[in-house]
Amino acid sequence: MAPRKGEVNDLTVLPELTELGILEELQARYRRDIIYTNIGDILIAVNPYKDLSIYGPEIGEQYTHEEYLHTLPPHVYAVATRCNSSLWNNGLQQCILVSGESGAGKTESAKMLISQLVRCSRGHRNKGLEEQILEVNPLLEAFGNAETVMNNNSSRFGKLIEIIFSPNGSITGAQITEHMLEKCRAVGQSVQENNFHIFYYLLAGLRPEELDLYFLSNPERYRIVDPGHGLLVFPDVCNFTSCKAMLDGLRHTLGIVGFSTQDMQLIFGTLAAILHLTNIEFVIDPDTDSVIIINEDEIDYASVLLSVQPEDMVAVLLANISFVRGERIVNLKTVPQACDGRDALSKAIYSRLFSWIVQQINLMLCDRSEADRSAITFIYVLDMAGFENFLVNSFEQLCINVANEQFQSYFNNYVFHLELAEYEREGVKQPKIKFNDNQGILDLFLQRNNGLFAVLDDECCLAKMTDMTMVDKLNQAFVRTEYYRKSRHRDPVFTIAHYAGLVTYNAVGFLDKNRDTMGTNLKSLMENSHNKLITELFTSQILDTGTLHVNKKGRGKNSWTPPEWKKPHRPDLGPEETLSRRAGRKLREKMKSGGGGSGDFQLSTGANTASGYFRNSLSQLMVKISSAEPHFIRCIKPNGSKTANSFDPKLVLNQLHSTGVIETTRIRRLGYSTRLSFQEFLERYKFLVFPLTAAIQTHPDNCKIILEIFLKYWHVDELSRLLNRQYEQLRTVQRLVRGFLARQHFHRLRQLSFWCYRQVE
Ligand code: AD9
Ligand code: MG
Repeated sequence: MAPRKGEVNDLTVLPELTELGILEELQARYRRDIIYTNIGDILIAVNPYKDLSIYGPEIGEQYTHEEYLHTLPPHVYAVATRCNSSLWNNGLQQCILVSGESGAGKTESAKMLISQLVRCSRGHRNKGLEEQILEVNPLLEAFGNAETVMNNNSSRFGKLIEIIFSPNGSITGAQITEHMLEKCRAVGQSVQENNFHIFYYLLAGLRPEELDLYFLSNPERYRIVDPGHGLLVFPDVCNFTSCKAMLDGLRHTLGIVGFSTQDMQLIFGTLAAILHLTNIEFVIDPDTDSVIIINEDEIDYASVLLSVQPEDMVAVLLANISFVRGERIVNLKTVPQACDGRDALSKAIYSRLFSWIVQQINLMLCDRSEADRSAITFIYVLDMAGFENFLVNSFEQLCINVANEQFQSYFNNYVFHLELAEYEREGVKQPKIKFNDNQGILDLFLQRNNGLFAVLDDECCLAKMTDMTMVDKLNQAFVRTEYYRKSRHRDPVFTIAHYAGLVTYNAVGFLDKNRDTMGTNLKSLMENSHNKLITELFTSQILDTGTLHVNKKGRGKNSWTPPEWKKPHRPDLGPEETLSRRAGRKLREKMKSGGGGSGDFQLSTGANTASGYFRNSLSQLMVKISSAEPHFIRCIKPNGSKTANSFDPKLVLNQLHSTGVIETTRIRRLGYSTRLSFQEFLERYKFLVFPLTAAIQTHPDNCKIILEIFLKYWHVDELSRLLNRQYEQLRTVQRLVRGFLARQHFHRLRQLSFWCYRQVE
C-alpha cells in the first residue's frame, strides 16, 4: 500500500518522483500544518505564516540527540543538531545556508537554528553569552529590516553569523558579518513600502522631552516615513502603539549590548539628524538663478545634531569646492545634484551607523584576541535577502538577485556537480540527472572585464554617460546571450532571465547608485564634527567589501558624552536673507575670484563603486562558506498574500522548479548521499557483529564482515526488492521491520551498504 498523502517525511521515498507528486505531498502536509519535509539531507521549510506549537525549549530538547533524530519528524532543529554533530564528528567547519524568496522564512529559520545550536552546545554553558547571541536579533532587525511588498519584516541586508566553539564544545562567542545593506532605503522607498523599522519606533516611542531634544515632532512631517504626505503607515509588524513598545525593547537590547544611556542618545540623535537632513528641500531662487534651501530649520537641526556649523553644511550642500594646484575651485550644484549630495550624506551616515552597531555587537559577543582563533571551530549560518521581483526593480534588486544566483550556483555545485564528479572518480554508474545550471548567468554579471557589472563600472568613470547610454552598452554587449533581453523601445530598461524567473530592471539611477560617492566636502565636514560618534563613523576605514572597520579601541567600554544640542542662534542676516542665500552669494563671489566649473560631481573609478564593494563582499562570503561543510534549508513561500492556510500550487511549483527541488530529490534518491570512512563505519556499526568492547582494526575486511552478516541477517536484498518493485507493500514491510529497525535507519544503511561494498570491492 502506498503511503498516505502528507505522510512522507522524506521526498526521496515517494513512490513516484514527479513534479505533481512532490507538489501534492507538500500541499497535503501543509494542510496538516506539517511544514518541514526532508529531501535526504536537505530540508524543505514551507512558511506557515502562523504560530505553530512546534518550537520552544522542550521540543528543542527532544531534537538535541542526533541518534534519535530519525524517529522524529523533520525539523529545522534537526538540521542544527546534525550540523553540531558533524562539527565534532568530522572536525570540519560547518555552514548552514538558508535560501528562498523574499518572505519564504529564512530569517525566522536562522533564528531557530541559532537557538538550537545554543541548546546543543556542550560543556560549560555560558548563559549570559548565549542569551546575548539570541537577543541581538531585534536590534539588527530594527536597523536592518523594513516592510516591503513581499515581506512585512524583510531583511534589507545579508548576515553571516559565526558561532564560535571552544575545543570542549562550549560556545565562546559569535560574530556577525553584515553584507550589502540596502542603504538607499534610508532616503526613500517605493509606494506601499516602508523605511527601516527604527525610524517608526523612534517617532512613535520617544518621550516628549526626547522629541524636543532631537527637534522632532509629528511623524507625518518626515519625508522618508511619509513620502506622500498623508501616506504614513506604521509597519504591519508594529502599529503606532507597538512601535512604542518596540523602542522600549530596543533600549533594553542596546543596554545588553553595552550601550549606555549617553550612547543611545548619540545613536538616536544621529537617526534624528537623518530625518531632518532628508527633509531638506532645494529650489532655484528666481532672483539669483541659483539653488537655495526652502526649509532652513532642518539645516539648523541636522547641523546641531551632527555637531557641525550650519553655514558649513549649507555651503557643502550647495557647491563642490576643491583645490587644484593651490587654487580653490567652486562648482555650484544644480537642484538634482544638491538632492543627490543630501541623499548621499544621509545614506552614508545610516550605513556607517549600522555597521558600527554591528561591530559593537561583535565586540560584546566575542571579546577575545585573534590569537586563539586556531584552537576553535565555527558554525556559520547564512541568512541573505531573498530573491526579489517587484513592479519596479532597481540596482538593489539586481545585487540581491545576483547574490541569490551565486548561492543557487553553490547549491548546484555541491548537490549536482561535485556529487556526479565523485561518482565518476569512484567509477560508479552516474544517475541521469538534468539540472538548471546557472553558471552562464553568473558569468554574464561577474566576469571581470566584460561582465555586466564591469560595463556599469566603466560607464561610471565617464563623465558624459547617462543611464540610457549605459543600457545601450549593455544591449550591445549582451543581447545575444540567452539570459539578457533588451527592451523593445529605447528606454533604460532590460530584462534578465534569472534562475527564479524573468526580472525587468529599470536602470534609472543605476550610475549614481553605483558611483556611491558623497563627495569629499561632505565627508570632511563629518570628519571635523564635534560629535564623537560622527567622527568615529567618518574616520574609520571602509573595507573593500564596503563595511566599516571601526577602531576597536574607539569607544571601548567608556561611553561618549553627547554634545549639548541647542538650536543655534542665527547669525545676523539682512532682510530677505537666509542662510542659503547668503552662502550662495559668498560662493558665487568665490567663483568669480577663484574660477568655476561645470558643476559635475567628482567621478569615482572602478574599485570604489557600489558594484565593486558588492562583488568583493560576495566573493569574501563565498570564500568563508566554501571552507565549510554545507547544510541546506530551502524555504518556500506558500502564497503571495502573506497569509496562513493558503497554498498557491502555481507559486510553489515555480519555486520547486527554479531551485531544482525535483532534480535534487532525484539525485538524493538515486545517489549515495551518505559516505563514511571505514573508521566511521566501524565505529558506528561494529556493535551489529562484534562485541561492544572489542578493539576492531580499521580495515576494509572488517567492514565487509559487518555488511555481509548484516545483509544476511536482515535480508536486505529481499527487502530492497520489495521496496523498489512492490511499493504498495511497504507498509507491511515496515511493520515487519519496525520491531528491529526504523525505516529511515534501514534506508540509510541500505545506501551505506552499497557504498561500502563498492569500496571494499
Ligand atoms: V526576506 O528575504 O528577508 O524579505 P525571509 O527572511 O525569507 O524574507 P522571514 O523569515 O522574514 O522571511 O519570514 C517572513 C514572515 O513569515 C515572518 O515575519 C513571519 O511572520 C512568517 N514566518 C516565517 N517563518 C515562520 C515560522 N516558522 N513560523 C511562523 C513564520 N511564521
Ligand atoms: Mg529575512
